[in-house]
Amino acid sequence: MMKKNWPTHSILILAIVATWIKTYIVYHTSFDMDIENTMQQVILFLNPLSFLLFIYGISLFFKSPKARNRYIVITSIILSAIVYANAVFYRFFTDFITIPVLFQTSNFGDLGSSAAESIFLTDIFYFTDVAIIIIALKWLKIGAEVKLVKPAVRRAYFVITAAILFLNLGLSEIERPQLLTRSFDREMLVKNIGPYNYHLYDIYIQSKSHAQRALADGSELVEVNNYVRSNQVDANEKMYGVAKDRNLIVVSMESLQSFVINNDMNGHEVTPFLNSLTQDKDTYYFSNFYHQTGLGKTSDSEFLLENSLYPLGGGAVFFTHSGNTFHSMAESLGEEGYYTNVLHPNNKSFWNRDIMYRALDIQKYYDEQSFVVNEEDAVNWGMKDIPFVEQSVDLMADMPQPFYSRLITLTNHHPFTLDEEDKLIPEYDSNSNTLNRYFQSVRYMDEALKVFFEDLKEKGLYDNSIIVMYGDHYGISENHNKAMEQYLEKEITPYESAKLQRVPLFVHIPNSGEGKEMTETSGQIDLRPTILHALGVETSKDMQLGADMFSEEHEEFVVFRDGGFVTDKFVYAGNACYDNATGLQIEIDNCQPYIDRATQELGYSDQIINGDLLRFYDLKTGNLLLDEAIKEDK
Ligand code: GP9
Ligand code: MN
Repeated sequence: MMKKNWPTHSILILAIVATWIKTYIVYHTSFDMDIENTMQQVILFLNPLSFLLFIYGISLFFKSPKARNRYIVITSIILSAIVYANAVFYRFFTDFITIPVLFQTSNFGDLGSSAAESIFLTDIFYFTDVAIIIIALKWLKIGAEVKLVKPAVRRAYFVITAAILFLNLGLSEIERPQLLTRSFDREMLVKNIGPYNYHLYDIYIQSKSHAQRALADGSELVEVNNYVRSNQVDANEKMYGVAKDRNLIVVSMESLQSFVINNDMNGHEVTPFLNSLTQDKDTYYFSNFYHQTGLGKTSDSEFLLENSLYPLGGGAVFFTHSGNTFHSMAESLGEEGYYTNVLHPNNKSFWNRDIMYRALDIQKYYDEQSFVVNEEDAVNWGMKDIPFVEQSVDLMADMPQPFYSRLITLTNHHPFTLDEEDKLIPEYDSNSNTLNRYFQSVRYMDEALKVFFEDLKEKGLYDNSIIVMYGDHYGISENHNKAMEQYLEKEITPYESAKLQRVPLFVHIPNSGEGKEMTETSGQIDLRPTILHALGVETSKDMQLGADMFSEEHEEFVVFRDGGFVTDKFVYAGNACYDNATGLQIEIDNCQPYIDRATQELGYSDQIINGDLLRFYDLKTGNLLLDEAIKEDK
């Protein structure tokens, strides 16, 4: 057909271009990805390229053109199969394949029967690039010298490949800072680094945790268990079972810090509804309660709540260890007959929730698909809190009771933008627009919580429930210290920064009448035993590192993920020890015993997670399954 002699590497170039363009078309035809701006569009277009240059480029190491071509064809088939598998998976689960999902066989239960129905003849399109390469090989006359490509040429080729990769990563970092260190969303990963790099990244993360798991020695659990048992405290007799058999409603209040509670901003009350709760006879308001999250932010707070273990120091445990055995609060309540669920109007793969919630035995995730999100009901990160709580209560009204429903709010999320009609107070007037908008956006969330309570009452769910609401993590980072100093009218030392990690906690028990402010120093790790005891559920066998905050014996010692801590007397922050009462720096010796304990406690938690040690623990009997551990070791 073509008589002309084509240059030696025509097939290589053709393969790269064909697979690249095909991948880009697949993005638009097979996956439903939100592209918000031109930069994202550019990244999307660019992202398959570096990997394709690399993988097809390996053919340059083959001497014979025949081997080179065979390698290119096989590679194109494998890559097409990967893209196709993701496309089919996406038709079912609106998500990309991740390794743990391949091992959760329950996924494929639904898949098997209807798989045939979701595979179409037109799917042959996914292999267009393979066809193009094969046809080209057959019809084009290509210079076919048997000789190795010059090392200098190869070097230049791979330098360009690396440069494109770095350009891609650089653009993604600008668009989505910390994407690779924190992972947060599979869709975002694919959008930014492309499907091929995403799978490599997934393999890397999963094999890292797999290796740690394989190296784990079940006997490590003996020491951890001793530590847990020796720090265990009894429940408060009066509080144990106060909310027995009631529904449990937990609200994660996005980015809410305690400094706004009972405070005003230029004469405007920021949280009128929550302020009223601090005085309410049915509410225990914890004013010295701290978040303990790391890079996994909201998901870390969920992890603390469900497991009473610390999240990890690097990455989000929701991503890295979703294949582990856990004994979550949802699991305990499920066994007590509760219908356990989470309501959150976001993409279900965000924070890997769809996968992790299965590991946590959460029976149902009402993600964005469960909500009607009209255009006027969305702002910033998506559905606004008010329609979200309204629709959530409607969903809850239809749930079997008792239920354990967890609501995760979203509007008060950085960058804290609102529609005009939702701005109930003016902005603040500092040099930080983030802080200026924060007050407004917190004020909106406060309104949403008020609506939530009203709706619960209206639907008859209120009286028979216990409502726990906590701030998930800080909203204002240390980058805004100048503006915060203006607002708080004091200098922000490391001591003050640590105290700013306080987030509000409300334990609201309708008609209980004994509510008051609780000044006990406590943290998110204490939520689970506190809540379970209030519901009259035993936790004495649980492998948990927190303690019931209502207990007389609860120790005032809150450890942060970075090794800092707060006790009733001391604050350890920025490698310095402070007097908790005065904020003055004191001798490090005062803090030393706690520094060691904080390290030890974080270490035990990490051991449990990295070694997946709960697989060797029988929650029913409290026995350590060391024989099984030994068997696995062999
Ligand atoms: C996302 C929401 C916010 O679903 O929970 O996450 P964050 O960025 O706060 O961790
Ligand atoms: Mn959050």
